[in-house]
Amino acid sequence: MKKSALQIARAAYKPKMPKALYGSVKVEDGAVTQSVADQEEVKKLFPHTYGMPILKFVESSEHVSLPAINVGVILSGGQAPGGHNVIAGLFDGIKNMNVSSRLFGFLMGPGGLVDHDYKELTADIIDEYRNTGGFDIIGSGRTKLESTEQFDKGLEILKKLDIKALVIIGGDDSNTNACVLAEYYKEINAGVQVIGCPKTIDGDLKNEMIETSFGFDTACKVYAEVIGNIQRDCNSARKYWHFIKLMGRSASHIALECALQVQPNVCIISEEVEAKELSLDDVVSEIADVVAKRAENGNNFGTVLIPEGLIEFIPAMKGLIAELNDFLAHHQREFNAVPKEDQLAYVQKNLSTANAKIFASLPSGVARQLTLDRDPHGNVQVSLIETEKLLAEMVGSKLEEMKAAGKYKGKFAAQEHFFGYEGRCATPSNYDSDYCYSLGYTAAALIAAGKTGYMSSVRNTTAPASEWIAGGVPVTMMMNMERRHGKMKPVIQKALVELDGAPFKYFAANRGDWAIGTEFIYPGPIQFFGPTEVCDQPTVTLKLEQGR
Ligand code: FBP
Repeated sequence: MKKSALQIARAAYKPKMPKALYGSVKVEDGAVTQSVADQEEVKKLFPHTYGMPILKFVESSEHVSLPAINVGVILSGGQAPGGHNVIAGLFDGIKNMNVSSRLFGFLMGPGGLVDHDYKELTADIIDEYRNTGGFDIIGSGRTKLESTEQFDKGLEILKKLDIKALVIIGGDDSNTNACVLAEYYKEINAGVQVIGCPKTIDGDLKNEMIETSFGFDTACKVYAEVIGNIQRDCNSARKYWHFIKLMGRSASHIALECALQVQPNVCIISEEVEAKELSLDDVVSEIADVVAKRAENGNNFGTVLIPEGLIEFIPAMKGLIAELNDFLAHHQREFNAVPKEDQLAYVQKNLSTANAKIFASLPSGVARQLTLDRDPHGNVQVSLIETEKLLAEMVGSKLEEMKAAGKYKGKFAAQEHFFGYEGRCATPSNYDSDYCYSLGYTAAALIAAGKTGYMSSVRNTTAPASEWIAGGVPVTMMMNMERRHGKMKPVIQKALVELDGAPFKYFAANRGDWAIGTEFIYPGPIQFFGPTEVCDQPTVTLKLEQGR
């Protein structure tokens, strides 16, 4: 296969790891743990994997020879840069344990385990994928692993391949399911350990022990590069307002990190919109005010960053979406039978008066998007809702009103963008290359230590990699009980943007200046070779969180 010059050069990159992982390691037990909330309920559901201690790997002078082991690996959910390096780190880790160890990848996500679809990952395959973006080495998928039938079906192939440990690389839901699987295999004495790895560009799988999910760093840097390019373009032409939606599901971590990197004129943070109970009109007015103020200085251009989950955080919209979810769940067949041109009127007629009014006020394109197919969890697919168009259109109308009232004299022309898929498979930054390889290598160490129900954890990552701390965190420690599909379920608590956290506070303290002045930063493309201050920086979010 033909390769680019960068691909060839990147293949030779040796990811950096915590110092402790280079030689023999021993495991140090920390304090015993409890779940973040609902301790009694979670404990009852996980009798074998609840309350285990936090683990840390430290250097050891003792050389222990370990038996060969067969390990399985699964990539679950949306792509995130660095997944291939998790697998490479895992491969090198188990080979370092014993050269006869073998790694099997289940194909196209958790479905591969259930359908017995797999391939052995040998050294030549792994070498092709080191430091590359994407999940194409084995593919990924969104099948949920949750029923005992699936677990038993999976166990058949694990037994057949003599696999003693399974590593699941996924987000909060996949790691929750990994823990349910670990508990079940322990319960039935299946002899299979299950280890999780924290993946998602969304950055919403993080807590005290998991500093960040992998892929967030690279994806944000890619988006920040293109937003920076757009800012330079609009500062040059001075004629467009750019409305830029950013992926990230419910959480606004990606939008916030990009804002910290590029200093746009406006960045909406969904969590703040919800906390202040802002209406759609409030959000539109805030943006229109910035446009009008900049116009007074002759600046009829700027950038607005919008998190993709915004719509769900506007209280009135949240209520409308909840009613729509419910209505469509029960009347999908009737809805499908209505001629397309009458579907919106049909939905409107069946909504409560308050929600029907909001529904009717939406541009028809957005109203239609709200009625589209739900995801496997029954929720609106936020990445399909064109919030950037909705806001651009509504800000345009608001400015017309302001003009008529003599409150605005500028010119307004908008361009809309959505960045998401562009960053999910990007070549991982040095940070993600190193972090992911370390996570994979740590997963191997957890397997060697005989652990199950743990998530691989690498901490202190704003320091040089040699000072990073490798270990394991019991997944049950991150859980609480939440209502899903009408039932209370144990799930890993999703991390949203904290309004009293350092990253948001820094943003809030500076956004006024960024709005009116043109204080754009142009981060430029990710650099892989060159000075450390250019190539090895973590996200601004992490640096602020860790006070660096
Ligand atoms: P994960 O939560 O699986 O990591 O997915 C991340 C994500 O990129 C979200 O930001 C986005 O809303 C979603 O996936 C898009 O899903 P799909 O890949 O199915 O289009």
